[in-house]
Amino acid sequence: MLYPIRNEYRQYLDLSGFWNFQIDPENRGRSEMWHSGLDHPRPIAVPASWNGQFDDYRDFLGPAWYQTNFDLPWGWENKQVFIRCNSINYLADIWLNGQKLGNHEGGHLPFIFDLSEHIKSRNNNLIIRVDGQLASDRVPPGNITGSELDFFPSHSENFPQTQFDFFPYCGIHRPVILYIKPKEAFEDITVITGLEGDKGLVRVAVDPDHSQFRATLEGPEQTYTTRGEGEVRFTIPQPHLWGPESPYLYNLLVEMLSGEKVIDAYSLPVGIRTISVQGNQLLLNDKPIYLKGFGRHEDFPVSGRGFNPPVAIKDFSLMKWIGANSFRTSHYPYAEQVMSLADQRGFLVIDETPAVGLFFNTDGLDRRLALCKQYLRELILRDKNHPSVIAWSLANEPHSTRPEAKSFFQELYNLGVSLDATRPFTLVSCMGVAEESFKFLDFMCLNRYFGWYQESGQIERGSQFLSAELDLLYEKFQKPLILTEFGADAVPGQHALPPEMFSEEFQTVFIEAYIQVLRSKPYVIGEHIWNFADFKTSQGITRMGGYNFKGIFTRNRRPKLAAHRLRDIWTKESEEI
Ligand code: BDP
Repeated sequence: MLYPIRNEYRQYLDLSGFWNFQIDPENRGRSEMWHSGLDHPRPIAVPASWNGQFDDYRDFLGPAWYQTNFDLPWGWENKQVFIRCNSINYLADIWLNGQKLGNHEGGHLPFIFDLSEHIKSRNNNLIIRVDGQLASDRVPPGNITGSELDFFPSHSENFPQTQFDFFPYCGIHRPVILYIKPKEAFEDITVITGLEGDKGLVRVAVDPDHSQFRATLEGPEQTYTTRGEGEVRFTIPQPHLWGPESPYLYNLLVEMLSGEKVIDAYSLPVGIRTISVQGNQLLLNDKPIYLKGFGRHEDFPVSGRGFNPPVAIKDFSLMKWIGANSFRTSHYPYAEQVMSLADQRGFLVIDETPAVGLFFNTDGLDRRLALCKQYLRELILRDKNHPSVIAWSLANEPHSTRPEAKSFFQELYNLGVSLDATRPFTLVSCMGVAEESFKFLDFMCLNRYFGWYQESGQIERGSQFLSAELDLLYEKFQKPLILTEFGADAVPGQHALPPEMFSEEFQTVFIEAYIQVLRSKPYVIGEHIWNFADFKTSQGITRMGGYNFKGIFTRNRRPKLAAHRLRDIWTKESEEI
C-alpha cells in the first residue's frame, strides 16, 4: 500500500486541522441524518483523540461525528480522487456530500475510498462517524463478562472496562488525506532485499504486474538503472547495508512507462538488509544481533493516541540517548511516519497487530479470527517495505488456555507467511510453556513480572523464578527468546532505601537483576523493558491516577533513575552488569 506522495504525477491534500465534532450518546445520528450536517458541533483538532481534548468526554467512547468542508484543489478537476484515513479508532463510517462512501473496522490501519463519483469543485461536506465503544466481539475486546474474566480479574473492575492495560482513546488518530494519481498508476510496489556473498540484491515488484517500468536506485557513489515488466532486480557490489549503527537508505525511483513516455512515478527509501532466525540466534545481515529496547505506546497528554510529530522525534532521540536499538509497536500498529523514522534512525522493530487480550471461547471465535486476518493483511501490506521491520507479532498476551488457540494462530501464521516469507513471525505470550503456538512460530516472546505481580517486592526470588522458567521454555521449544516485557512501576520522585516497590530505586534494581539473568542465557536474543514511558490507562485499583508507571521516562519524557542506569548498561556494551 503506497503512502500518498507529491510529484509530477501525484498530489495530496492533508485535511489535518480543526474539524467540527458532535457526540451521539443516544445513537440518533443515523436516523436523524447527521451525515448531511451536524446541528450543534464544537471544534476539535484532527488528528488527536477526543478524550484528551474535552474533559466532559474523557470517558465517552462513542459514537461521535466529525465534519469538515473542503474545496477541490486547483488542477484536480476530472481526476480520480481518493480519501485515505490513516487511523480511526475503532469503527468508521464515511459520507461525502450526503452519500455513503463505506465503512471500516479496526483502529490502527489505513483504508481508502474512491470519492470521484460524489466530489464537487466547491464546499464538499465530509462526515465521519466514529464508534470506539468496547465490546466483546471487537478486537481488541472489552466489556467482557463471564468466564473469560477469570483470566485477568484485575481488569474486570476497571473503568472503562478494557481487556487491556491502556486507555481506550477514540477518534481520528492520524491524518486524513485526499490524493490523486494517474489513471494508469502503480497500485503497489514491493521491495525485497538480500545478500549474496558481498553483493546486495534488491528485487522490485510492481502491481499491476504487467506494467512496463524503469527503476533507478540511487546510492552514495553510484546510481543504478534498469527496466522491465512487473519485476526487476539489482545486484549492488559492496552495498551500504542498513543496520542500527549505520541505517543507510538508498533512494528508489520507480517510473511507469507507456512506450518511452513516463506516465506515473513513485519513490521510496530502501534499506538493504537481511533478517533471519538461525539456531539460537537472530541474524541481521548474517551477523548475530541482540535487541535492546522497549515496549512502547502512542500516548501523550491532551493528544492522547493521536499522531504527535514532535513527540515522535523526541522519543527517537531518547531511545538513541539510552542506547536502545529496538522496540515493539505494542499493542497495535504505529503511525507510518514513526515506521519511517525507525528506518532513518536504525531501529529494529517488532511490528504488532492490534490483537491484544484475545480469548478463545468458541462463541464469536470465527469473527475474531476473520478480524485478526484482516489486520495482519493490512499491516503487512502497509509496512512490508520498511527495513526497520524485522518481525511480525501476531498478538499480545492471548489467553491461550483452550486448544482452539493453537489452530487460531496456526491459521494466522500460514496467512502471514503467504504474504511475507522474508521475516520471522512471533507472538508475545504470558502463558509460558503452555503457549503451544511457540511450536511453529519462529522465535518466542515472553512477558514476565516475577518480583512485581507475583513474589511482590522480592527481586532476587523473582529473578530465580525467571531464570528457571526461561530454561523450561527453551527446553520445551528449542527456540530463541526475547523477554518482551519486564519492569516495575516507579512513581516519579518516589525514593526508598533499601529499594521498595513503586520507588525509582526498586525499578532500577529490578531491571538490573532481570538483565543479569537474560544475559546469562545463550538462547535469549533480546530485552525489551516495559515501558518506554508512563502511559494512561483505565481507572482501577492497580493504576494510581489512571496511569501505568512502568515507564523508564515519565509521561512528559523526563528520565527516571533507571534511565541513567540503563544508559550505562546499554551504551557500554560490556557483558558485566
Ligand atoms: C502486560 C501487558 C501490558 C501491561 C503490563 C503491565 O502486556 O499491556 O501494561 O502487563 O501490567 O500484561 O504493566
